[in-house]
This record gives sequence, structure tokens and C-alpha cells, in this order.
Amino acid sequence: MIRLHHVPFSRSFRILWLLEEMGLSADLTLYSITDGSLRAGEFKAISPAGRVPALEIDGITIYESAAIVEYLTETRPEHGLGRLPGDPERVQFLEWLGFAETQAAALQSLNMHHLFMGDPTPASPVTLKLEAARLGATLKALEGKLDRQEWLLSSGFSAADTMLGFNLFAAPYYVHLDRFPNVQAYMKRIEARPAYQRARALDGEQEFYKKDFYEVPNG
Ligand SMILES: N[C@@H](CCC(=O)N[C@@H](CS)C(=O)NCC(=O)O)C(=O)O
Repeated sequence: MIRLHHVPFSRSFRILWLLEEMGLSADLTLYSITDGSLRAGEFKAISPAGRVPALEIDGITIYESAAIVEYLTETRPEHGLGRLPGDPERVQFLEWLGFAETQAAALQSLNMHHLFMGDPTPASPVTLKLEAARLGATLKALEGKLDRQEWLLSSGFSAADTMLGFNLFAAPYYVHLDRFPNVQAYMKRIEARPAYQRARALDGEQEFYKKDFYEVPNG
């Protein structure tokens, strides 16, 4: 039995997608960011910071998406989706897992300020501008990398793409992607993957974004 603790359109999608790439199906336990279910004692016993994803598999429970990605790729090397110690791309693989979280931190901060804080703590335009610029900087770095290759690693698709690729579908709420054609083409390649499409069908409706784009207020 595999169980994924999941919030639709959140970082747990990375794992839903990776499992699909591996041909593994999971039972989903669904939560909402806003209804307090992630802060319940029962869930905190599984994921101490009350965050998704958490994955129950092989008789253990793992939290932190990068740790789950490493575990899955190391215990299931036959899928070729990780880069194990000794692989020439091992360091790059680990760097991309970390880079994905650097990028997600900017998105999370923007989500917090634009979607979840509101009155009586209005978002600071300076913070919003800064975080959008920081998100833009990660997209610019990615744009340069994708000039030379189709996937994050030159040898081909890997679980690093599931870690980072997920972020990109939240980025357009805060940064216009017109100036990043390589990133847009990369997103199209992702969307063409059958495993990605299956994962999206399982994901569930996102409940955060009510607009197509969030401008910096008074910015
Ligand atoms: N570094 C963690 C971050 C997990 C995380 O922050 N997940 C968000 C959803 S994208 C969450 O559970 N947020 C709930 C909250 O902040 O209360 C990971 O990669 O798993």
C-alpha cells in the first residue's frame, strides 16, 4: 500500500507525478491549506511541520519532497529517474532538487502575501516586488539552462524535472513568462508526458488562485 498525503496543486503533486512516472499508484489522503487539517495532531505526527507531501511506503513514512524523491529514486533505480552516487550527474541532480525548493520558497512567499494573509495584515508592496523579482531570477537561470537541453539534466528526463517542473505551473500567477520562451517550451514538453497528464487527472481542483495574474498592489 502506498499513501500520499496531498493538497491539490501543491508540492505533493511532485510526488504524485513521480509515482506515475514509475507506474506506481497511491491512495490519496486529501487536506486543505485553509481548513486547519494540516495542523491537526494526527497529521503532525506524520509531518512535524504540518506540510505536504508525506508518503507512506515500504512500511515507513517520509516527509519533505526532496527526501521522498531521493528515497523513491534510490529504492527503485530500475526507472532511471534518479542519479545515484557515482553517476556523473549526481551533483547536478542534487543541485536541482535544492534549486526547486529555492524557487518554491519565492512562490510560497508570494502565495502567503497575495492569497493567505490579507486583512488585518496587508501585504507589503516592497516584499511582493522583491519576491516576484526573486522568482523571476530563478526563471532566468532556468531559461539559460534550457537553451542547451530539453530537460534539466543533459542525459534526459529525471525526478529533478518533477521537483522543479511542478513549480512552473504556479509561476505565471506572479511573473509573465513571455520573456522565457525556453521555459514555456519546457512546460509544453512536461504537459505532453502521459504520466504528468495522469497525475493532473488525479490531482484535484486547486483552490488558491482566484485570478489569472496577481499584480503588485501600488507597486
Ligand atoms: N520543503 C517542504 C515544503 C512543504 C510545504 O511547505 N508544503 C506546503 C504546500 S506546497 C504546505 O504544506 N503548506 C501548508 C502550510 O504552510 O501550512 C517540501 O518540499 O516538502
